[in-house]
Amino acid sequence: MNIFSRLESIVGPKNVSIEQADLEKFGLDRTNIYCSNPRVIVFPTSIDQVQEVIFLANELEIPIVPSGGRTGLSGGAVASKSEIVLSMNKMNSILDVNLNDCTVTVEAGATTQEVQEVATKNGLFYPVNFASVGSSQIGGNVATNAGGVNVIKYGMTRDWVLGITAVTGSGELLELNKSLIKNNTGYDFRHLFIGSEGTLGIICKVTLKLTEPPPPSSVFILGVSKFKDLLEVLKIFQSKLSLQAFEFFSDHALEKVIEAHGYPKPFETHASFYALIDFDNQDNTSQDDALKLYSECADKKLVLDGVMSESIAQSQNMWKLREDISETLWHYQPYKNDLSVRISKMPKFLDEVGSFIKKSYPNFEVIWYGHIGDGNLHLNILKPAALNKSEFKSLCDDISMNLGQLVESFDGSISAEHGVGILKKDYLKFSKSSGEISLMAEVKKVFDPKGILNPGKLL
Ligand code: 2HG
Ligand code: ZN
Repeated sequence: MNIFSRLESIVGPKNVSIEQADLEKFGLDRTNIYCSNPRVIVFPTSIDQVQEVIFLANELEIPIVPSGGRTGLSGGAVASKSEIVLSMNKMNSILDVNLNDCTVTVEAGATTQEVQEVATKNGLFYPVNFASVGSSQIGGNVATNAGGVNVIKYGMTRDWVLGITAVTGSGELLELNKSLIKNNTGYDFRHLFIGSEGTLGIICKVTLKLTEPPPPSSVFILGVSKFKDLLEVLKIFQSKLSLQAFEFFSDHALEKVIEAHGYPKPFETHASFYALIDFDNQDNTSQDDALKLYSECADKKLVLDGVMSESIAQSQNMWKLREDISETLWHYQPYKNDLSVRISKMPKFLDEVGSFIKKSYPNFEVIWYGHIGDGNLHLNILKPAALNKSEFKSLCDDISMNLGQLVESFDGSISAEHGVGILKKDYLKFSKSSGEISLMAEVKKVFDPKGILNPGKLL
C-alpha cells in the first residue's frame, strides 16, 4: 500500500489530499520566498489519528510538517522537501469554557479570533492579539509563542497556556500540566513545547487562561523627531496610566500605509517616528491625565505633535495606521527582521543598524516599526525594483549575518516573536551559545528520536 492509501486508512478518504491546489497552498506560510513541495496533506480529526499518522511517518521515515493557520513569517510551516503536511484545520473545536476556572480548552486548529470571541461571549477576555488573528491557529500560536500588540500589558502566549495535550515525534501522548495553576513537580515540558516550532510534537489540544475584559481604552498618537525620545515618552506615560500598548512606526511606514489605504494623516506636522499609545480609560477619567502627560512631554521638547481619540471608531482608525503596516508592505516583497534588545538599548541599537544599512546598502529602503514596550523592533527592508527576488534575498542574508553580530554584541535576540523557522536558523548562533544549541538538539532527539517532526526548522 502506498503512503496515500495508508493515510486514507487512518483518516478516511476525505481527509487526505494530493490536489495540486492543496499541495501549493499547504506547503507555504506567509514568507513568500520558499517553494511549496509537500508529498501529501493530511487532515486528522482526532488525537488518535494524529498518533497513527506519526507512527506511520516513523515507520516510513517520512518527515511531517505540522501546519496551522500558516500565518508565520519565518518559514516554520514551509514544506518544500516532499514531506507530509499535517494540517490541524479539521481539529478546530472549542471543547470547553470553564467559568469557575476562567479557562477555555480548544483543539489546536481553533483560530485565535475564535478563542477571543468565545471568551468575550462568556464575559471574559483572551488578550493575545495581532493582525492575523482571523487565520492564525492556537496550536501555531503556542508552537511559536506568539506575541502581538498587547504584550506590554499581558505578556506572550506562554503566559496564557495552562495545559497542552501533544503527541511527540515518537507518538507518545503527553498531557502537559493538566491545566493546573500550581504544579511544582519538576520539569515543566509545557514550556518546552511553547516556542518549539513543531520540532518536538504535534500540539493537539490547549487549555488557555482567560482574564477580565480590559476597561475601555483611548488612543494617543504622537510624533517625535528622535527615536530615543520615544523611551522618555514611554516612561512619562507609564508613570500615570495603565498602558495596553505602546507601539511605534517610522515616517516611512506611515507614508506607505497612507499611500496604500488613503487614510488621513494623524496630524499635519511631520515627525520621524510616531508612538501609538493605547491606555485604560475607565469612566473617561484618564484622558485628562493623558493630556497633562502630553503637555509634560511637549514642555520637555520630546514631542512635536499629537492627537487623542475621542471615540471608539477613532481609536480603531488610529490603530489601522499601525496594524496595517505589515500587510501593506507585502507589496514591496520585504525581507523581514524581528529583533529585540533590552528597552534601554533600543536607541543605540536602532542607530547602529540604520547606519550600517545606509552605509553598506544605500539603495535599500528600510522601514521600522514594532513594539517599543517590549524592546521589539521590526525591520523590513524593501526589495528595490532593479533586483530580482533571489539577488535581493542573498544580499539581505548578508545583512542578517551582520545584524546577527550586532544583536549578539547587544545581548539581544534575532527573533523576538516570529520564531526561527528556516529564515532565521543560520543566525540562531547569535542569540544562543553553541552549548545551548547542542542541548536543544539533544532535547529534540528525546522527543523525536527519528527526526520526523519539522526537520531543518529551528535547528
Ligand atoms: C507586527 O507587529 C507583526 O505587525 C508583523 O509582528 C511584523 O511583518 C512584520 O514584520
Ligand atoms: Zn510584531
